Amino acid sequence: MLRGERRDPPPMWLMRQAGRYLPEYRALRADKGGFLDLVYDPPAAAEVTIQPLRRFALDGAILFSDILIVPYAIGQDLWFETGEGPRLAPKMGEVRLRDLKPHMERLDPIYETVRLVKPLLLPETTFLGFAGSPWTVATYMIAGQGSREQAEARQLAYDDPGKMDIILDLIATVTVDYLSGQIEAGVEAVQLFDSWSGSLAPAQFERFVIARNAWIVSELKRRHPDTPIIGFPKGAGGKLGAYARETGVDAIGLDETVDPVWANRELPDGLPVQGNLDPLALMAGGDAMRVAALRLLDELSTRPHIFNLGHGIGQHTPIAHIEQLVELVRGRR
Ligand code: 1CP
Repeated sequence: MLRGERRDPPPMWLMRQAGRYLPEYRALRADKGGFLDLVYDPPAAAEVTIQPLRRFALDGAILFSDILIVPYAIGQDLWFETGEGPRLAPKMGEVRLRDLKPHMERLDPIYETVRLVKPLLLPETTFLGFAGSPWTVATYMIAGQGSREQAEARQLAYDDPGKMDIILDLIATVTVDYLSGQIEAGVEAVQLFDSWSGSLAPAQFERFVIARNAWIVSELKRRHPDTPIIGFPKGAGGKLGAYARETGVDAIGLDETVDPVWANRELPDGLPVQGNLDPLALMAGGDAMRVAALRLLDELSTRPHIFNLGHGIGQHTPIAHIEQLVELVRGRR
């Protein structure tokens, strides 16, 4: 499918399919102590990876880890504040890169998770690895946490463009090694999450999003020519066409704000697209979800389509709605 053929019904998986909306996830996380304890316990992380597949007939499993493991390997401290989210220190605006001490061994347990998951999956289930794209990861490294409009990172890009380039290049280099490691351990496709690509001015989008993702794609293709790469430039809007043409990704993720009919016209013929049911339609369930899902299936019925959400599953999404969605998508012929 990621190689360009169409399937009816389309294959499906759901972003953030492993996570907080599942009681078995919350129980295991409480038992292990916290999110990072879970990620750094490969048998537990493997269990979390397959939890959604025990409940739902999904076609893809996504490795349970986080995009912020890369800054942690680069040498920032990483922790999660309960009820708030990730924290990274020191902030990149306040140190020189050479002051950080790299810990590449912090990536190793993630590869171990991949090796543990692999034999647990059915042969027809696609095992996806992932990483954050350089710009998105940089926004966290610079602000030290999630931020509104990524203001601190965008400011640094203007105040010290040389430093910004060095940060982005370093993340890109580590990301290629990290994704190669995941592939060598057993994932069959990888997704690049550029969750904050939507906050950039066009010239910066070109350099920070397109150029860096293109570099990662070409390096990965050199090492692993047969592994499909899904690019997900969330919020890219009108810049999606350029992203699709210039990065070399094998498939493109659409967020829920993108009109599939427009995307179908703008994107290169035959390029597989992934997406883009509004996670809030899934949360709402019922007719709202049915209508939206059927329309999406229809609108993308002429090109290779991987059914997914436009962004991650909301924490308060009822499990019954996911069951109904899977039945709806899989039952359609
Ligand atoms: O238990 C918890 O409280 C932790 C919640 C959680 C989970 C389940 C975090 C913290 N990360 C994850 C796993 C995760 N993160 C996965 C694998 C599981 C799956 O998809 O099923 C993936 C692919 C990610 C990717 C990720 N992490 C992104 C990109 C996708 C997106 O949502 O835009 C981003 C931006 C992050 C950073 C991050 N990690 C966690 C949180 C709460 C955040 C967002 C922080 C913020 O911006 O405030």
